[in-house]
Amino acid sequence: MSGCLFCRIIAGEIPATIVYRSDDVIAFRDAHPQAPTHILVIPTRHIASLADVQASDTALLGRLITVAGQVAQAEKLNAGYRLVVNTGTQAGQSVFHLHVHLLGGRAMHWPPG
Ligand code: DGP
Repeated sequence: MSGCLFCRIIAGEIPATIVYRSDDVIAFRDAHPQAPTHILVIPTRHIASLADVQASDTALLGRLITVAGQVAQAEKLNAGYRLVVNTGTQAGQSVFHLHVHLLGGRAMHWPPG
């Protein structure tokens, strides 16, 4: 989708450190990391947020979580990691292209802020 930051990363128009790429999913390092390892896992098809997901996207959502786990393993996050999907402005979503945050490399607190 033109004007979408993450679609422009997928298209190679904006540089990013890509750690995983397939036809349906890519993963790249967050530009403003909140943990020693902070990677975004996103669908290559534009979906604005989890609130816009359809029943037909079930397999794609599974792929996002599966890839996040594979990337966590590749990043050697053996002590643990956290997946976060900010959905909507009140939850802090700032980029409206569905993404899973993969955070690791430090102790996480609960409840999150
Ligand atoms: P959220 O706030 O949940 O919508 O997360 C959006 C994330 O996107 C945030 O952690 C910062 C990251 N981000 C914003 N702009 C860029 C960019 O141009 N490149 C990369 N790699 N990450 C970005």
